[in-house]
Amino acid sequence: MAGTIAAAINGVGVTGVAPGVKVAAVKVVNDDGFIYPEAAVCGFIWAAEHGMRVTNNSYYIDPWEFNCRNDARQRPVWQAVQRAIRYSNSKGVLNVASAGNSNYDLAHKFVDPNSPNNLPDDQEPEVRTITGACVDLPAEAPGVVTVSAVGPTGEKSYYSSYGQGVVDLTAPGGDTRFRTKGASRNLPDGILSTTWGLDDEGNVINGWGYKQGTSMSGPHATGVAALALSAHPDMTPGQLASFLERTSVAQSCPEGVYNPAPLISATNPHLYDATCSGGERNSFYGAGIVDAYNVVK
Ligand SMILES: [Ca+2]
Ligand SMILES: [Ca+2]
Repeated sequence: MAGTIAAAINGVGVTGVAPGVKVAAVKVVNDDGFIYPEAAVCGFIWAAEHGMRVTNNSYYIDPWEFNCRNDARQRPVWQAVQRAIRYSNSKGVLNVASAGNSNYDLAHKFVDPNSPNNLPDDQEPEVRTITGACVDLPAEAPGVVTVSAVGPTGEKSYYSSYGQGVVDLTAPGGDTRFRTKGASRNLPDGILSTTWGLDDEGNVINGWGYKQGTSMSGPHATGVAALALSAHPDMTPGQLASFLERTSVAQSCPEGVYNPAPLISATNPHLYDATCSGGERNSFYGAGIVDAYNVVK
């Protein structure tokens, strides 16, 4: 993510969207890989207190993929996150969040099969029936720029969640299954950036690699936001969010039911079906694909 936002132009590896900007990693994840509400809230506040102008949030807050505002235990999460984001907006920070990789229509939610996700290994979560009172955080918090993903053809990546009134913008997140209709993976249709792996002895090796996800599209939008601020430093977070939408390239809905990768599942060829709604601004792409050149010209 950091590589996509800001990898240097230095003749080595990749170049980020905004190679001249400064980045900092704000650690909100614990050693088990969870991002709990307290850490996420502290992250937003820390970024605001330290003069950050844009944050990139490629995660949802654990352990509930959807926090239900009508649940006494989950409602405080919604309230605290919303308050932290409002505070960070007041300090001049724009927060960008990934829409998620579950091909959910976030505007019409019915089930959450994955929460809570911190149960012991021998326990599975119950499939919960949920309503619009349940929200993906921070993606659905007010004031957050929410980003879906498109593949190399500019069409929605098969995994990308979407939702009218939820997705504000879209950006390249890769789609390794789209052009083969799910028959095989084409890695270069993912996003090439800085990453790490393990060698045969289990040592961490740094380098470059392909990944796909709204975790890859969010940083493209974050990078474009950073470029926009470099060209127009006085914009408030609200002005910056509308500027990103105004300068994006509108992408219209595909007609009918969209089935990007029919062969991806042998048992369910309609696993990734999705239906786009809306007009110029729609559930798949929000206002459109972010455009780096349009924000600096
Ligand atoms: Ca480089
Ligand atoms: Ca939003």
